[in-house]
Amino acid sequence: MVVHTVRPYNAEPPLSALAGEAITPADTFYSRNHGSIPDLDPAAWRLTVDGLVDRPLTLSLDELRASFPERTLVATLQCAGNRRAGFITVRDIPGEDPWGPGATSTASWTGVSLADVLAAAGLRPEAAHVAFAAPDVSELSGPAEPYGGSITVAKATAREVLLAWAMNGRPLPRAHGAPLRAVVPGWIGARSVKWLQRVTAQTEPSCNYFQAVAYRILPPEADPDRAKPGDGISLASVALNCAILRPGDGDRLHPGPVEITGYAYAGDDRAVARMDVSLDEGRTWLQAGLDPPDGPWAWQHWRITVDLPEGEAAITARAWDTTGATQPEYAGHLWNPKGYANNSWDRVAVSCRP
Ligand SMILES: Nc1nc2c(c(=O)[nH]1)N[C@H]1C(S)=C(S)[C@@H](COP(=O)(O)O)O[C@H]1N2
Ligand SMILES: [Mo]
Repeated sequence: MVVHTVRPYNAEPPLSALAGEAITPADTFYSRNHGSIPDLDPAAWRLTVDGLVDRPLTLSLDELRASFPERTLVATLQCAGNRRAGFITVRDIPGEDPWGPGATSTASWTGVSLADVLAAAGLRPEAAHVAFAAPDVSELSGPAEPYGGSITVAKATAREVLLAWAMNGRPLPRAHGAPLRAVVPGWIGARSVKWLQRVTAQTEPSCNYFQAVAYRILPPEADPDRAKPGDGISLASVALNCAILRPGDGDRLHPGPVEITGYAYAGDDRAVARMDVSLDEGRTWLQAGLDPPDGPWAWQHWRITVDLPEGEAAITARAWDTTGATQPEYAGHLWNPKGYANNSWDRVAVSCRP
């Protein structure tokens, strides 16, 4: 793993490790933490469902598993800081990790639909947001605060949002949220709260630092250290994005046929419709083949074999989605003080020598 920080533990897999497989093994899946990883006793752990509900619930893991139908789906998680490194080359972003495109991984998740749990609790019509609370305390919030966030009721009652206890058919590893985490497919990874302890229905979004202050797009000249709750644009669904996974930037290759592969991913209710690769900085484009996705919430790998002549080559990639939208060309157009949601064209440079 490429480790950005040890405490808290933040690491992304090498891109070549993401290239091979549609499902990322748990020990290869990126880790994004804002505090230390809690060690919860699964026997003592309880989930509380409260707020604007008619019947507040307190459930053990066994009760949760026994009370609701089990669901498994494949979902990609993508951190809002994915590809921040591409912003930092435009303009520095002090205090934030320089994530490459590896802050994106895909697993199969097993749990219950949050929608079923909220229905059993009797979600009231005035509820507009569902907040998630976890016990891991972060120092990043100024005054230390446990991690949390929220999603809209529309998303929370969509069947794909899971409370998951298993990842790739095995018990959820501690680092990825055991005993239970939220999995919010199609939304930024920050909303898939790990070590989940409390689900609260409320009229307003969570006032947790990581919902109200962080994970928001501030104007380019704003000072992120002075951001107040509600400043900037709150992030929810993931922007259309892609990455070149092989060859790697700076690789030395032999001239001749080379397979270029990567991932493309469109959040929420959009899907990847086409994948373009350019060998001339975007003047002309070839279409890559898209692997079939593992369901509507998974990334798609893509591949194309091109003939690279001797010399330097620049490979550029961009995706299109089912709404006809494509990615912006230049990271500078998207640069923001916290470095979120870089979905500009991806580029790698390689040199071909016999
Ligand atoms: N409790 C808790 N949940 C959390 C976080 C955290 O620090 N604490 N990080 C969030 C962020 S920003 C991301 S991108 C995903 C990463 O999940 P992973 O570490 O399993 O890849 O978890 C989210 N859930
Ligand atoms: Mo994230």
